[in-house]
Amino acid sequence: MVNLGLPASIPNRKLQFHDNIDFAAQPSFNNFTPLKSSSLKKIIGMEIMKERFKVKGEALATEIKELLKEHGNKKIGEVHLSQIYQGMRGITGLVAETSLLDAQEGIRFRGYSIPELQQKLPKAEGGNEPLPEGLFYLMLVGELPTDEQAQHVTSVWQRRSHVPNYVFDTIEALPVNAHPMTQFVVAVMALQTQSQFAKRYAAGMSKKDYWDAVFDDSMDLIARLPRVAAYIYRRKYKNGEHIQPNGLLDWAGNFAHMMGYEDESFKELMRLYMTIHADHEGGNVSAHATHLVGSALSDPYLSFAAGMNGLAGPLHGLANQEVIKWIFELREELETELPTKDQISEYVKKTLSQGKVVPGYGHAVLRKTDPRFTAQMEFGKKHMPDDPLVQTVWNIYETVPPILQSLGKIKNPWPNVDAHSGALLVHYGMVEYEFYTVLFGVSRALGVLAGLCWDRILGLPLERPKSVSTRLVKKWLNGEDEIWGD
Ligand code: NMX
Ligand code: MLT
Repeated sequence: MVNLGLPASIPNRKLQFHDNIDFAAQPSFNNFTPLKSSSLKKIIGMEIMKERFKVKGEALATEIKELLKEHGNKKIGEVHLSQIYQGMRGITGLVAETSLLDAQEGIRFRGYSIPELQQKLPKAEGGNEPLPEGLFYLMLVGELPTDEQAQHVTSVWQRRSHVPNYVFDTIEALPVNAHPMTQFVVAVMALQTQSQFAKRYAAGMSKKDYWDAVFDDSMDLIARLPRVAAYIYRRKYKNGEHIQPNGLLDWAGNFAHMMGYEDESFKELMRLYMTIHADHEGGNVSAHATHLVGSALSDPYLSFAAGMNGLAGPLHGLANQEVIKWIFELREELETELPTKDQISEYVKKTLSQGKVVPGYGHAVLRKTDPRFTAQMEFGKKHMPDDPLVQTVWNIYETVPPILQSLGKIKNPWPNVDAHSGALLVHYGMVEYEFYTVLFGVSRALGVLAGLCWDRILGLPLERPKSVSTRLVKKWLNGEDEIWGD
């Protein structure tokens, strides 16, 4: 363990962040270990990951060119008029290499299901859950990493995790009651001044180097996000008493530590949480927004901020806070910790009669229980089977689907990832549900930024679909205009 000579918890923010300390020149203060030969080996390991990605990416780019030369005119489907009015459901219009969603089976990351990832990805010492570092390697390179390769990612993210003081100052300029997602996005925008991509583009970077700068920005941003997110958490909910990073911990374990959670099983939860929320193919709002904005060659900071603004919507990532708020309100109204299934059923019907959605249920693509829900349920059964809130989530699972099904219009009555996550967090004392979407966002960075690296190495162009007006649609229906040309 590196001895910082500092207490683990530092109540005075000024002491930690405002001493005009040049962090780069003070490696031990920021828990950056001096470069020993083992560290050098790790850096070389990282270069190998980048090199590996380059080889894979360039090979696929060549393959795609050939594939399009031969098959580019093949039709892959039809578009119905209703689809352009209904959120483009079912229209395949994007390429995402990192993961693929099957409506029945759920997500697979580079072909691996969540239980397979739990089995095959490297773990922290003594742990059972996968390291998100390993998942990032898998999404980026397309191969399962060895333990050493996952450790390389950990060590490089540690080294790149320094957050400049002005970013904390920018957060501090916001009212403390600003929603954590607002604080998070503002912090990401403040970090944007660090973008290598923006600097190199301004200096006249060649197209063939875009991926290289996006890779570097993505690594820096992912490395810094836990620090930023933990800062927001401690600022808003723990009187600004911030906690130093622990340079010996893995990315998710250190995130748990900086938020103030030392329980080993909470760290395990964070590893699982950061793994299962990382990616959900390319069309979900946060991934699509990141990809879309990135297609204008906006740098990874700008692109990721766009994605996070989408994640902050209640039909997307904010649903995780809505779920727990909804359950807390249910418990308060009924004055019970463990509502019966009949009581839950009445409450669901009331919610629907008020014209509201039941948060955590339904999905735009999935048509079965989300395997991310199941993975969390398994975690709950292992670590907290008797927790009344967790049991309530399970009782809701038995109650809600038949009610939603009976309405006849909901395509998927089953729970999604957000139906479960909050109850696990509350078990460990993280009751501040407005923060939950930030956790989702830190995890989602892994998928969308690996995706952005792929976008640039494949040389994908500016995304710009055609739109039509209803006036034109009506003309077309009357045979007065041709609107579906190129
Ligand atoms: N509760 C009540 N009504 C629902 C629900 C639900 N959980 N899910 C869908 N519906 C309604 C939907 O609002 C629509 O109503 P209307 O025709 O009156 O506009 C109708 O059922 C048909 O919707 P679908 O085609 O089944 O769903 P769609 O693909 O449009 O929407 C969601 C998908 C996820 C937006 C929707 O299921 C929903 O609002 N769920 C609750 C919010 C939620 O849990 N979001 C998190 C998704 C996962 N994530 O992390 O992003
Ligand atoms: C996600 O993880 O992004 C959500 O399940 C939403 C989606 O896939 O559309």
